Amino acid sequence: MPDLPRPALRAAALLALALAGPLCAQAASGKPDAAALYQQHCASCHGAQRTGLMGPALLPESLERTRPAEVLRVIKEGRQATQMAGYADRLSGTEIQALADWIRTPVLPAPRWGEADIRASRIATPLPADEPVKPKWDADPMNLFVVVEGGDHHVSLLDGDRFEVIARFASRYALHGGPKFTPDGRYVFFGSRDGWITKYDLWRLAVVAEVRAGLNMRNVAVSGDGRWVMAANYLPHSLALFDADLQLVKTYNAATLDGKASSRVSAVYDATPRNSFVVALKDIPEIWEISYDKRAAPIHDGLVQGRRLKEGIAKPGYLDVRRTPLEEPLDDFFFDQSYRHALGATRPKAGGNASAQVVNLDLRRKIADLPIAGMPHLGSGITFAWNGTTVLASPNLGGGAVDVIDMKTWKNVATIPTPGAGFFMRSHEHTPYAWTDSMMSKEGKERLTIIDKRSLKPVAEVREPGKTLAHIEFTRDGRYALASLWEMDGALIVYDAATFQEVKRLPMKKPVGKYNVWNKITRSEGTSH
Ligand code: DHE
Repeated sequence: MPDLPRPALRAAALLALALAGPLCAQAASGKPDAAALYQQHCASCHGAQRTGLMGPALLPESLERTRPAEVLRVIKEGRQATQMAGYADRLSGTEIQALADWIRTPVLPAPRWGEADIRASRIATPLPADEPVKPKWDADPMNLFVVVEGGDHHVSLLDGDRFEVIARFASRYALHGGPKFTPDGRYVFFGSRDGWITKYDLWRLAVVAEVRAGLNMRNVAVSGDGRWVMAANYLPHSLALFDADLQLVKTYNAATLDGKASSRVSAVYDATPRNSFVVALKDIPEIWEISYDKRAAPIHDGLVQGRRLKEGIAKPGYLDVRRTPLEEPLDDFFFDQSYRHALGATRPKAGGNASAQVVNLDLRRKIADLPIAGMPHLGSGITFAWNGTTVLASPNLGGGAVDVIDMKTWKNVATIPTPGAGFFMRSHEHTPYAWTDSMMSKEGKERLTIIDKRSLKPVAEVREPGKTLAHIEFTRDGRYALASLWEMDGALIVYDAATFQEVKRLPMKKPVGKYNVWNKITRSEGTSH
């Protein structure tokens, strides 16, 4: 990862300044010229086009989730333990405000990131000759946890038996979404909001390769056979397919068949039982499925690259886009365990509610509307057996409740009260309890609610007064539940999953999510995949 010392950065900044020639940071109007200030002070780290260099991208899409006051604070004071210096001693309050406002405006013309850029961005470390046949650390590789610490952009690897950190390393800026494992659990792929994919060797504790798939990325998926990695981008409107060494194979424009409308790609999921990737599009009413099965049936969808197909001619089904038309865009999904059904939610319209529907991926159409009280976060829910059927349960971002839905009838069988809107619910095959957070609500953020999967009733809670508790993942055997104390000086808290008592607390920097190798590669019904 690029890691220039601060003097080198300052020299780079001065060089950029010298090359740019004399800059006037004051516009004729008397207002600070934010564009000139940016080129003078920021471009050497964040890129002349704001697409990021060793510093993160500063595009409206990248800053969507950062509060304006936080942007001002970072420009003034810098960011601790990073190369971002504070500018309060060099820039006036008006200049800082002008810069903060300006970086939220779109870059015109819009920055491009094509196949050549993706290929050129790839960084790979040659494999050593002495490939290990087992991990170089002593712990069960199947009970390993990968913990993403958002506070200082690091990843910790945790022994899931002893609850000890095996290694800690710097990640790309702002990882988001679940890291994805190869089927043998040896390699893990991380996706950053700035578009970087990092392949990491958990056995050798080393980065293998990195590539920038887009300028603003949502997530990555790894195929069930471990051969393919797919990235979903907001910017540009595209998907990028890589082989397992992060060599680009192809990109897909996220556009309608006639090319008239394009879309941000909300997310891509691996549907292992179908040997395909399933793609959620934010702006166009279609679900895409891209098969990585060479025997996939051909695709007949009317047009190929603008040419109308003659009867009997079709695109090959392998690595090509099969479209399921919808009435409205569904921008996120859950799947049932068979991956035959995608359960999608639509964003709430102004003044309206979120709605959800079930799409049968074989019939390629909607088969039911779903009763949900609010928009769930992606990968937030779980499935489990209940009363002779299988149910899906998920918290939602709309209010304090978990919706439980029968997956045979697609009817709501229970609404379980929680202290507030929550992001994640987790369980395990070997525990009768499911745990959920209420991290999006003032009253509920300090509480995790424990629900009995048999009675569908809350039976207990754990609490961290005044703090935020979130995102649970179980050990491989389901005996312990690990939760995040989601604070800058936070912790990973290990609870006994039967007694709900705290067993251990490991200090961590805002641990966002944690991912157990075994639960992920076996696609446990109690967690996301
Ligand atoms: Fe996430 C997963 C989208 C905000 C933490 N989030 C995902 C996934 C998507 C998604 C598409 C599934 C990808 C995967 O795992 O492959 N997230 C979104 C949003 O649209 C939303 C609401 C707004 C946004 O701007 O992105 C959003 N997400 C957040 C947060 O604010 C969270 C709480 C903190 C953060 O760091 O961004 C957050 N999202 C997470 C986590 C996962 C995730 C921890 C993985 C959960 C898992 O267990 O798999």
